Amino acid sequence: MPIGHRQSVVPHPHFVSLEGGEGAGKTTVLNALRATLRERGFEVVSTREPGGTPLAEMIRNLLLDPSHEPPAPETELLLMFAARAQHVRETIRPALERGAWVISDRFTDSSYAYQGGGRGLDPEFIADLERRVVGLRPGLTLLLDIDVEQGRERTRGRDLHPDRIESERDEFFQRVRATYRARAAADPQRFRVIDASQPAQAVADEAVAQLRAWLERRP
Ligand code: T5A
Repeated sequence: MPIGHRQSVVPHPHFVSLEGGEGAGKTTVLNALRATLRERGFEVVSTREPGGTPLAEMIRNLLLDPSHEPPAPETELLLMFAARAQHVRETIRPALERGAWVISDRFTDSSYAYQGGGRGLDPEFIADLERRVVGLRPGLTLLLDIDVEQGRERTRGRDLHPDRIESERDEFFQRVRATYRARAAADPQRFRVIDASQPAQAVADEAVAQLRAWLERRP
């Protein structure tokens, strides 16, 4: 099949993604999920988007750097997918093919939420890129859902120099959150929504419980 002609998006049961708005607490949860899988003797590759390979990390720097002119929404989307194409080909698929689990801090749902919901790009355009460039989706996606103001308050305490996307207005992040929630409601088989306003340990415990339930279903 010629490259770029792929027409389906196939879920992989050993591929888990973490999604959510700014300051949802994905980092803590990722560490807890990785530890759970390692305790069971699995190889785990934990990675992130945009990023996850040297070239994709360079694209990440371009995307988040506030010092040059803001990219057009289409430029932003295509750079996200450029990084993702590299990430899938170089990191995610090889790991899954050798039998490892992959946990990714963000994946294609972020593009639907930020570039689709946030920037207003046509979700069909994103779906077409997903089919042609990615062809893969997580079997399990944990959406850490949090009130926009509460999430931003957490990152404000941490970031002296917010990146370009973090500097967006609240309305942008309201649209991001609404898009995430709509996607989760439309696909309950893949998504588990976790209330990320709880203390960090409670959020991590709930995420681990969801992963354990997933493992019971798919050994
Ligand atoms: N993006 C990404 C797109 O627009 N499209 C795409 O397709 C993709 C893939 C990535 C940016 O790119 C955008 C989305 C993002 O804006 P990033 O820096 O990786 O940039 O941004 P985030 O993924 O949002 O990373 P954050 O670090 O901001 O969020 P996390 O990882 O969810 O939050 P975390 O774990 O670092 O926690 C934030 C702070 O809150 C505290 C932590 O200690 C930390 O200080 N905290 C809590 N405090 C109280 N209670 C809890 N439950 C807490 N959990 C964490």
